[in-house]
Amino acid sequence: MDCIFCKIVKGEIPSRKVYETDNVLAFHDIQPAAPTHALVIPKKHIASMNEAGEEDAELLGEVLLAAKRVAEELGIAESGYRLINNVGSDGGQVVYHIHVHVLGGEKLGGLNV
Ligand code: IU
Repeated sequence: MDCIFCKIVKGEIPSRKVYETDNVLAFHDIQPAAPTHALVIPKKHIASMNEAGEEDAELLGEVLLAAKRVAEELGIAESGYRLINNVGSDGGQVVYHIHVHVLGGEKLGGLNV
């Protein structure tokens, strides 16, 4: 499969790893949008939340808990951070392998929902 994040999972493309379990991988974003910007992905290929099913519930829970862990590891847990999952074109999704952005290290602006 020609998915860049699957290639990162397989080690075919290098990444700056932050955290890894059997099911989940976190690495620094190559184009950080904040002083701290990491991505957390399931190792299983799921294109977006639109393709996620009930069978992925536990895995997606692991992704969210890994995002918390990443925030702790990167020292932004206490000051706060934002988790973002872009879905589809209007959502701004560019890479079609589910990922949660972990953003922090400054007071974040933009959409506050
Ligand atoms: P998006 O939610 O699909 O828009 O986010 C994709 C992110 O993946 C974006 O922030 C890119 O900078 C990031 N990224 C990366 O970290 N490494 C890569 O090889 C590629 C994209 I392609």
